[in-house]
Amino acid sequence: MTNSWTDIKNTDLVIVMGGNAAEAHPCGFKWVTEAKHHRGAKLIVVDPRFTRTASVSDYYAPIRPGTDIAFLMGLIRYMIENDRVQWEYVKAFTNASFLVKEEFGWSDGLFTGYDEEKRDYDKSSWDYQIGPDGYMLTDPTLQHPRCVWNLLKAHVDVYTPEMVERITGTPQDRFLKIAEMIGECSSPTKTMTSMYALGWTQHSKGAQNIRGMAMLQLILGNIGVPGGGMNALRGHSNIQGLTDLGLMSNLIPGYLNIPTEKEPDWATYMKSRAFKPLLPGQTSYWQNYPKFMVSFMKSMWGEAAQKDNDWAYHYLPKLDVPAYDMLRMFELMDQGRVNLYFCQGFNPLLALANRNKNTSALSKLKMLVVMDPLETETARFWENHGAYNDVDTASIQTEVIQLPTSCFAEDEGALVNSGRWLQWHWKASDMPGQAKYDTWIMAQIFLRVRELYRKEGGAFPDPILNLTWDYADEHEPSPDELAREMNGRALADVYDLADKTKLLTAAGRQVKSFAELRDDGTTASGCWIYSGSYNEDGNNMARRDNSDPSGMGVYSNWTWSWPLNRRTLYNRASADLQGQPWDPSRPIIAWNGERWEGNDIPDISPTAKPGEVMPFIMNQEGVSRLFSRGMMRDGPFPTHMEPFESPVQNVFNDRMRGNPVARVFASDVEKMGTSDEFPFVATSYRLTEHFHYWTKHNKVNATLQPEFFVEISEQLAAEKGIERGGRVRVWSKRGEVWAKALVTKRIKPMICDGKTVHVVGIPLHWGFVGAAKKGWGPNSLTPFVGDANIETPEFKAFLVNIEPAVGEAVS
Ligand SMILES: Nc1nc2c(c(=O)[nH]1)N[C@H]1C(S)=C(S)[C@@H](COP(=O)(O)OP(=O)(O)OC[C@H]3O[C@@H](n4cnc5c(=O)[nH]c(N)nc54)[C@H](O)[C@@H]3O)O[C@H]1N2
Ligand SMILES: Nc1nc2c(c(=O)[nH]1)N[C@H]1C(S)=C(S)[C@@H](COP(=O)(O)OP(=O)(O)OC[C@H]3O[C@@H](n4cnc5c(=O)[nH]c(N)nc54)[C@H](O)[C@@H]3O)O[C@H]1N2
Ligand SMILES: [Mo]
Repeated sequence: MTNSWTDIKNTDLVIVMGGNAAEAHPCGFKWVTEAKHHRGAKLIVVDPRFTRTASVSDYYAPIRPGTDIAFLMGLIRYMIENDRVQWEYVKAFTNASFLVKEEFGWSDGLFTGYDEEKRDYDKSSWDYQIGPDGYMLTDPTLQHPRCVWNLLKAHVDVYTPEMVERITGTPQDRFLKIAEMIGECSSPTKTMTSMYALGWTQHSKGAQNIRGMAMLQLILGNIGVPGGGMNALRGHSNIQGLTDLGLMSNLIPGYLNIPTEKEPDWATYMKSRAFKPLLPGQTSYWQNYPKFMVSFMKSMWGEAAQKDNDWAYHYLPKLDVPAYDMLRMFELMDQGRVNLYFCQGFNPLLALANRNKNTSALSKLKMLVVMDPLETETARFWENHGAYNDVDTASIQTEVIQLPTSCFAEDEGALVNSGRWLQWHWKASDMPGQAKYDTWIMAQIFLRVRELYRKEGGAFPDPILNLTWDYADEHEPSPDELAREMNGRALADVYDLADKTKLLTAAGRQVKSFAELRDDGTTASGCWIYSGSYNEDGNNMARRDNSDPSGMGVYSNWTWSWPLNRRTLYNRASADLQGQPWDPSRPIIAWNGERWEGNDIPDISPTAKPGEVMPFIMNQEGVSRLFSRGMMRDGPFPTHMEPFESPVQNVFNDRMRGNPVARVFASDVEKMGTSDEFPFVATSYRLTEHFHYWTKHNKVNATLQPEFFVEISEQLAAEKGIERGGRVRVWSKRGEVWAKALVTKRIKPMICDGKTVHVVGIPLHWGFVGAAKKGWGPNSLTPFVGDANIETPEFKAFLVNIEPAVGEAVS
């Protein structure tokens, strides 16, 4: 989230599109209710199904799964056409006026630089025109045909309300009503908040869905302001913490990057980071990258990381591919190229796309280790459960080892919520039986591996032998010690950078914040964005003061949020060029003539004069990007792309299947179905009564939602002769499932490009382990293809067929 849960109460308009907050985030959803109560806020829901969120909305529109970009570009076109633009914001705080290279353009739904063979873009034309002074050329009047604003205008021109209806199936009158409601938020005193989750991410162009809404929010002047923002509603209780701490194959904690093969040494690695500002006088915050990176290396390897060995840069693995995401790992497993898979707190047999492929992949391992408090389907993938898990057990040689762990309620530590708040929690109960803390298990493995390296040597023992491991009990690092390590400490006395005689923090003490981190080896910090969470003031994550003097839901002394306890990111943009809040009735920070002050920690230097330093200091140009400048792999503007499996052709290019640069492997393209064989669009989702695959162990949840079902419209049921509550067979190119049919008015057929499109809804909670009845969920059917930028599988739009189950395989 750019903002926080509690900030949602400050909004005038909530749009839930690409999520179902009332059911998947029922506790957080109360802030929508607060906004309705406090400000008379309205709620818009755009979802293929009429959800429980839709049932309390002011306005609802259906949409065909996988077509949100067309809807969003249509909204941007409407705002431009009808002058619903926060002009002052757009001109000052976005790159609207920047000139783009002459070579850049697009046709047939593709941008310049596409290489069909490589399935990739050469992005060199997706950039600004740079003048002789090294800064980009701009036209503040927005007249120049090559300025971002005019290119954007031309790009969205095709997304007329007619085109939006043709692609998305959303009736024009509904689209226009929503556009009108959103358009009101272009006023500086009205804001909209975007709440989204998997309805947007789980597509082969998921990241572009989100960019589409971010661009709309910038045009309305809604980023950085109270009640505004892009608010990703995160999944597991600590999934925000997972990305913060770099548990992605291509990340180092704090959103630093694992080096690639093309960066063999420190100097090369740093060359493409720590960018110089692209505007005179601008702050480009990533110039501090070396401080964060060196502090990380010192935290990992202490004395072994020195300036003259490039801070032990050679210890870091170098990526030979963009990422070892789950799709790639299971593809490699299936190719027989992985021997051991360590599966911690994850049930991929049910959670990942194309279960048949995953069963085959797991069968090729030599060993599978599962660390989990519960029995999972993944740990039992080799067991035959009839049609529910139809495997030939005797042929599977994988050795499976289960290590029982504690679960969150038996453990202490911080969970990071969607609003970036690190909330400390304490254990509620002891763990049963032979269960152990995850940290204890990890420590045993590390200590034993180190022992082996000590005894036997090996190809490259140094990163293991030299790893910092200075916990009081080496067998059990405590949550407290780990949290202190993330915050970081001074290894030598740390002095002020300007006044070299002023001692900031003495050697051995916790650093106050990342402002004290240094690139000369005098500081260590495991995760720079968490610096400040546990300093000499103590454990700030454990704070429980719920006072809110401004009444704006800031709660600055409740736990701690990254960065620097700031609650709203980009909050400098909540004030105009003179530093005064766009909406004086909803101030969060303001310039008082000498410094910034207010209810939140400003996100620029407190003394940076308004008009001199632009608000988006994480971009080297200081402003936000309507044109994304080479960051995205699939285009600097979002463009409509059909899902890989679609009932209609791409209106812009009928040769093109799916996102042209999506993560897809050759063997999986063969496993894609077409609409003549599989005429119906399926989408998958969760239910309030279950949490994925583990609440089915609990009798109460299992009783509330006992049985796997699929949802279809009354029209599709009539067409196929399916009875309410009857059993159906649903199949895709990759597998089949049997389910009970829930025939509902909540799903209705749509007309797209002149064709009737039926949606089949498939909830995901059933398997063959636990107290609930056995079932499948959607992943026996889903395609093995992922987003171009972030590799999330396309779980939300694929093709199936359905029929009444006669002679069904299971009872
Ligand atoms: N009770 C409960 N709560 C949970 C979870 C749980 O299992 N149970 N899981 C947690 C996790 S890990 C996560 S990630 C979050 C997920 O939170 P959400 O993303 O809100 O949950 P989903 O139910 O997967 O999908 C949301 C909605 O997206 C819609 N949708 C599908 N395709 C499209 C599309 O193309 N466009 C649009 N606009 N909408 C579409 C679906 O109909 C569905 O209503 O929930 C978390 N909360
Ligand atoms: N078709 C389709 N597929 C989907 C989705 C979808 O919408 N549609 N959603 C996707 C999403 S967003 C998600 S997040 C995944 C969810 O997929 P998973 O993350 O695999 O689902 P969970 O059942 O939440 O699995 C978490 C496991 O962690 C264990 N656990 C709990 N606490 C601890 C602990 O402290 N330590 C350890 N070691 N284990 C612990 C639980 O017992 C459980 O078995 O599914 C994905 N798959
Ligand atoms: Mo999730």
